Amino acid sequence: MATEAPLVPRHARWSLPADYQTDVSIPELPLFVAARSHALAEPEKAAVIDRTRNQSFTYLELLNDVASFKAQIEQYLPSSQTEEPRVAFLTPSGYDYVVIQWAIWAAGAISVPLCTSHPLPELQYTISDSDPSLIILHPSFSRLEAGLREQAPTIPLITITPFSQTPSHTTTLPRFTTGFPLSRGALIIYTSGTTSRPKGCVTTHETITFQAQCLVEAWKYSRNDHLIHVLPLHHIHGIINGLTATLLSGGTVEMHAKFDAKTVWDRWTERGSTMFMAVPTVYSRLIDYFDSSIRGTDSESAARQGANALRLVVSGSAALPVSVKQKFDQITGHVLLERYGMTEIGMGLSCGLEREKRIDGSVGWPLPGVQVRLTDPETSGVITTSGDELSGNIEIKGPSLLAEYFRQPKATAEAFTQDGWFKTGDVAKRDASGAYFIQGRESVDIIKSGGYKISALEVERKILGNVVLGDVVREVVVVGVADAEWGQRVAAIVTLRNQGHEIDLKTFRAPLKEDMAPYKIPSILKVVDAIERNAMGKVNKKQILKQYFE
Ligand code: MLC
Ligand code: AMP
Repeated sequence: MATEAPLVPRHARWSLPADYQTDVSIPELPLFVAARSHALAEPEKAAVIDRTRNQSFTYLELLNDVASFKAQIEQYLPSSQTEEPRVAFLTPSGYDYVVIQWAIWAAGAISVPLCTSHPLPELQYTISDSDPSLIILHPSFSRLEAGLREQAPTIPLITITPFSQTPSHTTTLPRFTTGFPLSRGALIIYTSGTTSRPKGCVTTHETITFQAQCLVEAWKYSRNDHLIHVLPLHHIHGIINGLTATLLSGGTVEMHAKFDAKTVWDRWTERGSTMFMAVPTVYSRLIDYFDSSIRGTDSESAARQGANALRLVVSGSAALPVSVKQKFDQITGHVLLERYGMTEIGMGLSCGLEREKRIDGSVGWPLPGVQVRLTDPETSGVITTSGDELSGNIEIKGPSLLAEYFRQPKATAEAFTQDGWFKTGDVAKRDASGAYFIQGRESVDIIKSGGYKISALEVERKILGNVVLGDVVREVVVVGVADAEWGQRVAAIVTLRNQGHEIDLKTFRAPLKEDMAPYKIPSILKVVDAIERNAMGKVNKKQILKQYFE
């Protein structure tokens, strides 16, 4: 089933200092135990195909590289710990990412994947907040090394030599040792909320194993699966649903540096993959590409059939417009499987594998082992009935929940109800069959654009604090404006310090690139004379949206 990538010449691997006593072994964590059984069952099978380098790596190679790299990074980790050490790493999507993340897990440390599109100040924030014992840098980000070292001079920073295929495929497994308790922290993902600073969402090995396993059960991943992976690897969609669940099941993950519509259509046309997972914006782009570059050409039929041959095509992270779902179905014959999740809860709800269990506009039913309830926004009472007229706040309980926001006990406590349910901040209705329909979010300050969650308050703070715009902009209000391609677009409504001046969108966006990831930078700008406020000095964002965008 898996297409082997053409193999390219092999290069030297990194080596350990001669005097370092290494422990080249792997603890028996569920993911590694599963990988060992896949390695033994199918030694030649590719675990990862790295499309950037067109190299392919077996489960045996992966486990051996993980064991060796774990031995290398262990020397940087404190031996006595009151909390698990963190290791932050910045690497493009590909085999190196997997080896580094698994080696961090094998070493008993918490993995903090950094976002590849973040400019230096955002990386520095994540590093200072997660307070890592080690920073690992891929050479493709060497331009950032000086800035990272300057901000964190006492934290060791190592640059890896990319892992390459071995001259002859490795045939022996590394030594396995007894695993540690799964209650140990595994991952910190930074997520925006209603505050202006992203919080580190900590999950344990128990959590991430459950999050992946429950999808494997619901969507029936197997060793026959081959995933084309195009999502960023600092969020759970890419890390858990894509990478971890596929490797846990013994499938092949074909990793692409980033999403490109032509590449995906080419790969579907060539066949050989079985799964695809993405956010609605990606499906919208795939439809546009088909219409502009494939429809009516000689490759149309092969492209349609190639896409149709996929086993599973999933959409999530943002609301899937029914129009996108229907167009995708018309082109490929696939009814997209929609599911609902969140960094703090993993995946909570999913439509079914059976076609009749994919209801337009619905994110489906609770996943196995996950409890979901709706509560009344006014009274907080649990809604026990179902039906169109009732909508409530989604609350979640179960083994998929975060352990805490890193070093933020107050925010952690506030995120849960007294009886231990996580408050998602999303509002939904539930029909008679128990299927959920997302209605939106409680807070207007949370924007979803291209599947990324963005805090309006963070964007406002960064605009006012920007070295150039700080002198130009007097007031700013950031809102999410509904958009067919992006779900929502980030819009800034500003007043200027000098009312005689004007500023266009391009000039406004340019200096923000130094401070913010591209997806957070407003792509709509409205310069106004005054922003209306109530007696308390507060802005009514719902009113602003009506006033300027309806
Ligand atoms: C980028 N651009 C945007 C934008 N993002 N413009 C408006 N709104 C946005 N959101 C602009 C850039 O500034 C740039 O413009 C141009 O688009 C290309 O930028 P890019 O970074 O190359 O974007 P692109 O590759 O086109 O990205 C689109 C995308 C990406 C959809 C592939 O956004 C993506 O990978 N999204 C997935 C996010 C994700 O994984 N979310 C899951 C979170 S977990 P210029 O002018 O500078 O060239 C979660 C839980 C769950 O939500 O349930 O899964
Ligand atoms: P994040 O915090 O980045 O993990 O984003 C989680 C949020 O994405 C959820 O709280 C929802 O608001 C949104 N979300 C995820 N999946 C869906 C979906 N299928 N439909 C609508 N919103 C979704």
